Parts: sequence; structure tokens; C-alpha cells
Amino acid sequence: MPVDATRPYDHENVFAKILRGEIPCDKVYEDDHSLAFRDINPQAPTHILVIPKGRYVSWDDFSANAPDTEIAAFVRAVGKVARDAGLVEPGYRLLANIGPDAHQEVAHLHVHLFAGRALGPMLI
Ligand code: DGP
Repeated sequence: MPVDATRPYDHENVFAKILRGEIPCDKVYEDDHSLAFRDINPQAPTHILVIPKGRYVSWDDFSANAPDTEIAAFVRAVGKVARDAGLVEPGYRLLANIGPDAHQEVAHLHVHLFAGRALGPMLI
């Protein structure tokens, strides 16, 4: 069920449980502010989710409320995950679903990183 990204943070969302270690994940990267792990239902040969460790529901919440250090760290983490996975060439796609119209299913901000095949034009 898509989430209402304007609601307060739900501490029982699945990524909050992953961050607390209550649910396992296939981790590919972690630093003080960010965590990256493989999507449980991959839509491409490489499908990684990158999340800030802070409790943010949406891009709006994150960009308005996160300290600059967390925002910078998250942007750098996404870039590092792509670089370390060798994806800069031939390329990759980043996507963030925010709110019900975009079918955001998990109420913790996450960026999808898709790669590993020619992805074709983006269809929305
Ligand atoms: P979105 O529609 O952007 O909110 O996508 C949420 C993604 O989260 C979806 O691609 C599946 C993934 N996902 C949901 N539950 C889990 C989980 O428990 N573990 C992992 N690794 N991914 C999950």
C-alpha cells in the first residue's frame, strides 16, 4: 500500500527494522550516515537501495530537515556505491519514489540504483 509521504515517520517500516538489525539485508555499503543493500525484489541485474540512516520519510522531509552533513554524506554514498560497483560506465539509473502517486511502498527515504543491462528510455 503506497505511503502518505506527508505523515510522520513510522518507526515500524521495514527499512527502520533493517537499520535496527531486526531484519537482515544483503549489505553492499555502510557509513555513519548511509546504508546500501540489495533490493529483495530486483528489477534489474543490479538493483541496490541506498538509504540515509536518519529517520526521513521523503525527499521533501530529508531536504528540508536533514543537516547538511547528512545530505552531503548521502549524495556521496550514492555516488560511491555506483563507483565501487563499477557502474559509472556503462551507466546506471537512480530513482526515488515519493508519495502515493509514485507508489512509494516503504516510508523511509530510499534511492533505487538500477544497472546491469541496457535500461532503455524511462517510461513513467
Ligand atoms: P518503493 O516502491 O520505491 O517504496 O520500493 C520499495 C522497495 O523496497 C521495493 O523495490 C522492494 C524493497 N523492499 C521491500 N521490503 C524489503 C526488505 O525487507 N528487504 C529488502 N532488501 N528490500 C525490500
